[in-house]
Amino acid sequence: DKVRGDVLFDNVTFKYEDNVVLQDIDIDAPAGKKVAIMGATGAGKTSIVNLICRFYDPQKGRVLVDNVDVRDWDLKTLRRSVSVVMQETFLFSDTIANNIAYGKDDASMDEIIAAAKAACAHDFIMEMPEGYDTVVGERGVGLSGGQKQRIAIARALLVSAPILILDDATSSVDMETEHKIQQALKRLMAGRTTFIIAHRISAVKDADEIIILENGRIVERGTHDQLLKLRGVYYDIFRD
Ligand code: M5T
Ligand code: MG
Repeated sequence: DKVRGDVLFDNVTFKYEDNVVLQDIDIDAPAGKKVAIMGATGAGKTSIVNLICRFYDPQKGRVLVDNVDVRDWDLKTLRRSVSVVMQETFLFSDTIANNIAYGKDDASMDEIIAAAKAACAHDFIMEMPEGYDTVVGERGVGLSGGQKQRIAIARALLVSAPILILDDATSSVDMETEHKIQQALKRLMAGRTTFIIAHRISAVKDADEIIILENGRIVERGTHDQLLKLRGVYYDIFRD
């Protein structure tokens, strides 16, 4: 009864009230596949994430995990099977250590530090007044967008869910840090079904399938090489 991590979107249409956000979406991501999603702001990328996590349900079609409609999943088991680095990182008013260990309360300090190092967060944490015991979030020290993202990545590195979603996970860090984190993310992705939402070609080009969304519809899909040959939207992003 272990979750394998097969994800399937079967002709999914999703609306917020009258606003059609996703239309006739088919995605086949058997366990271990890496799917990248690109598209302009408002194209519907985060909405795909929201449907996998069941923050929302589609009006038409089905989202399946391991061949079972996510509506029939026990919500706790489903959410435990999906590790998400959200676009907007949420930090609790708690210590940095506890923020990283959220999702794995029995993590040791060694594991927390290893995860922080891999996410390029260790150095700035050590510069904080109380290191890993520094309280952050609403009632604590404020962190920059890029620092928050690195905490969120460290958090994801600690849990080992079969499905991993990275929604703009490195958008606020500089190129050099992104390059360093990429190594850790690659290790994290190994063996997991992964959805990578990103704007930079460097983050998506190794994916098994790259999907281009436009106004809630898939307009292009394929590997990096296939999409370059197509000379369409992806090619234009590549050239810029
Ligand atoms: C897709 C609309 C949004 C956009 C479309 C969260 C939310 C979104 N929308 C609503 O009408 N109500 C809502 O509560 O849905 O939005 P998305 O999936 O968030 O797009 P994205 O992730 O591709 O965009 P971005 O900016 O993260 O690159 O029309 O107005
Ligand atoms: Mg989004």
